[in-house]
Amino acid sequence: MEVKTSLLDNMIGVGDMVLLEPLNENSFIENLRKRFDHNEIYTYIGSVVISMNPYRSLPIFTPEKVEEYRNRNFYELSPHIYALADEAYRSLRDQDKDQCILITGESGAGKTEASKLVMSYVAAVCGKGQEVNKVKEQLLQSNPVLEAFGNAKTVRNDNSSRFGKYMDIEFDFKGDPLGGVISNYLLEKSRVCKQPRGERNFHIFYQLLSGASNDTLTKLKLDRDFSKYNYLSLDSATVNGLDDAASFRTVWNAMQIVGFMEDEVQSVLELVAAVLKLGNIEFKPESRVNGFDESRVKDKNDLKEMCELLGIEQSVLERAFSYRTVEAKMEKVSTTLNVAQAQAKTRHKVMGVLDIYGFEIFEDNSFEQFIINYCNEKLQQIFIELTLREEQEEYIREGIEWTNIEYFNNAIICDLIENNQNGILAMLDEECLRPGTVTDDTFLDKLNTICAEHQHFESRLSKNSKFLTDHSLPHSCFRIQHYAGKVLYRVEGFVDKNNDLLYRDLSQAMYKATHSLMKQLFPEGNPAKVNLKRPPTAGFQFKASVGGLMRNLQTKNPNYIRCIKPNDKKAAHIFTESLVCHQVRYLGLMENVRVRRAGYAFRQSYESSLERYKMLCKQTWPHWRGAARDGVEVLLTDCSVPAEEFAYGRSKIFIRNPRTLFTLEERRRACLEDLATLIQKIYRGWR
Ligand code: AOV
Ligand code: MG
Repeated sequence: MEVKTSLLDNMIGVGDMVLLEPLNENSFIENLRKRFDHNEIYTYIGSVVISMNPYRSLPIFTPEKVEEYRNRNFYELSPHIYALADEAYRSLRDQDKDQCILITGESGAGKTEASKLVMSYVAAVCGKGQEVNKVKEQLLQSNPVLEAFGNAKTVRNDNSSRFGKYMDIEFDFKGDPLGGVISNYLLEKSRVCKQPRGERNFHIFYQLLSGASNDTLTKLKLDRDFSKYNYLSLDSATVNGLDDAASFRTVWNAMQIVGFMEDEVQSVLELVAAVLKLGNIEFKPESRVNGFDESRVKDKNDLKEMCELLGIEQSVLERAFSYRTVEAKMEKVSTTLNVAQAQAKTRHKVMGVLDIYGFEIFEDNSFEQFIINYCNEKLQQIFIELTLREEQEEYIREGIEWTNIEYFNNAIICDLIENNQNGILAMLDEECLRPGTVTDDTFLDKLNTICAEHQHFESRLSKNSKFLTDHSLPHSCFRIQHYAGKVLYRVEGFVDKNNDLLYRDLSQAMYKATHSLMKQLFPEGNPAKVNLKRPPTAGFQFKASVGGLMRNLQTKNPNYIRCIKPNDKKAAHIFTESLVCHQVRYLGLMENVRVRRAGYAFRQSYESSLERYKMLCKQTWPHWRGAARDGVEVLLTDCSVPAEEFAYGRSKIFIRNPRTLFTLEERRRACLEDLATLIQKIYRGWR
C-alpha cells in the first residue's frame, strides 16, 4: 500500500516520528538527518509538521505537487507542508472550522518561507474566476511589499522579518477567498538609524537606490551611491543572492497590484527618500548666553532637500529639531487600546497565518530582542497549552487511562515578563511613568530587587546571593533563561524605547507638511487635537496586542509548523547535529512525540467516524439506528481490527496506531471505488 511506504521507508527514515522505533533523542535526530540528506525536509509528529530549512530550492513546490496533494488525506502521501495546508483549508471549507497556521522556530529557520508556501498553496486550490483571482493576487503580492519595508539582513538571516505578521484570510461559504486582514506587530524601528555590524537597514532603501530609474532618483533628489547615506551601513551593503534592483521592480509592481495608485507609490518613495536625507542631517552644539547648550543643524543642504520632498518650511523643521516642549508626565496611564481588532466578529470563515520574528540571540541584545523573544515565549506557551496539555487533559476528560508525561512549561518565563504586578514589562512601565530622574540603571535596580529570586532571572547586582559572585555578567545587563536559551540583555535604551515618545514639536512640524501622506502619519501633530493623555508605552501596547492575538488564536483550530535551522552558515547540505539537537530540545519535540505515542495517534468523534466508515460494515450501512458509539464498536469488531488498537472515550474513538487508520482509509477507498463502478453500471443500464 502506497500509504505505508511513504511514511515507513527505511532508506529515507520514517515520515511520522510517532512510528519511530526505538524512540529516543538520538534516533529522532538521526531520522531528521536521514530525511534531510534525501531532501525530505518535512516530517510529521502526528499532525504537527517539522520543517527543515534546505537553504536551496528543491523541486517540491511545483504546480504538479500542488495537484498531487490536493484533496488527499493528511497521511496518504509523504509529509509535506502542502498536506497541512490542504487539511486546514478543507476543514475550513467543509467543516466550517476557522483555522490558524502557527509557524515557529528561531531566526532563519524558514518561517516566512513556510508562510508563503501555505498561502500560495491555498491560493492555488481555492476558488476560480476573475474576481477571485484578483483577490488571490492581492493577498500574495502583499508579501513582497511588507518584506521590503519590514525585513532586513541580520547576522542570522539575510531576509529577517523585523516585525510580526498575522494575516487573516477570509473565505465565503464556498471556500472562495474574499480578502485579508493583516496585523503587524512592533517593527524594529531602531534599525532605521542604526544597524549592528554585518547587518543592513530595511531592504527598501537599497532596492530604491539600486532599482529606480534615473528619472525617479532625480525626482527624489537621491544619489545611487549607498555611501552617501549615513543610514546605509557600508560593510554589508550588498548581500549575496539578493538582487536589490530586481526586487525593486517586484515591489513596485506588487504595490500597484495591492492597490496603491501610481501617485501613492511615488508618495511612499518620497518618504523613504526623506528618511535617507534625515539620516544625513548633523547637529552641532551651540552655547547660549544663559549657559544651556543648544543644537543647530550643521549642513543645511540635506535639510533643505528633505523639506522640499515633504513640503515643510525649512525654518519650521529646523526649529522642531532644536527645541523640545516637555510635557508634564501624567501620573497614571489609562488608555483603552484599539488592538483587539483582530477578534472582530465576522460571518466569514477565516484562516489565520502567523509569521513572527523568530527567537534570536545577538552579541548585543536590547529592548527589541527582549520583545521578540517574549513573543516567542508566548507562542511556545500556546503550543504547550494546546498540544501537550490539551492532549493530556483530553484523555482525562474522555476517561482514558493515561500516564503523565513531564514537559517543561515555560509559563513561568512568560509570567516573569508579563505579570501585571511585578513582571519586567510592568516594572519598566512603572519606571517610565515615575516622576523624577529615571534612567536605564534605575530600571535595572528595580529589576534586581524584585526579580532577584526568580529562577529564570539573573543579574550581577542581584540580591540573590547565588549570583553575587557571578562576575561573568557585565554591568548594566540582566540575563533571562528563555525556553530557547539564555539571553543577556543590555538595559541601555530600554526606557527610551519603551517610552517611544516623539516630541510634540516634531509631530506638529510634520503635520504642517503639504505632503499629504506625511501629514496623515502624524495626526497627533494637529494643534486642534491636543491630547494630554500620555500614549501607552511600547511594551504595554505589545503585551496587549500579543495577548489579543493569543486569545484570537485559541478560538481557531491550530495547525503547527515547527521550523528547524540545520546550520549556522545559511548553507545547503550541512546538518549540524548539536544545533539541531538544541532546537529539538527547546521546541519540546521529544515530549510532543511521547505524548502523542503514549496514547493514541488519532481520534475522532463517534459521529464523524461512523459517518466516515459506516460503509465498511453491513450492519451500519446505510444507516445505524442507535448510539453512534455502539455503531462504531459494531463496525470495528466487524472489520476485525485487534481490540488493543482502540480505546472508547466518552465522546471519541481513539486509535492507537496510524497504520490502523491507513487500513480503514484504504478499505473505504476501495469501497467507494466499487460503489462508483456500481453507479456507473446502473447509469449505463438506464441509458
Ligand atoms: P525565518 O522567517 O524563520 O527567520 P526565512 O523563512 O526568512 O526564516 O528563511 C531564511 C532563508 O532560508 C530564506 O531566505 C531562504 O534562503 C532559506 N529557506 C527557508 N525555507 C526554504 C525553503 N523551503 N526552500 C528553500 N530555501 C528556504 V526571522 O524572520 O529572521 O525569524 O525573523
Ligand atoms: Mg521571517
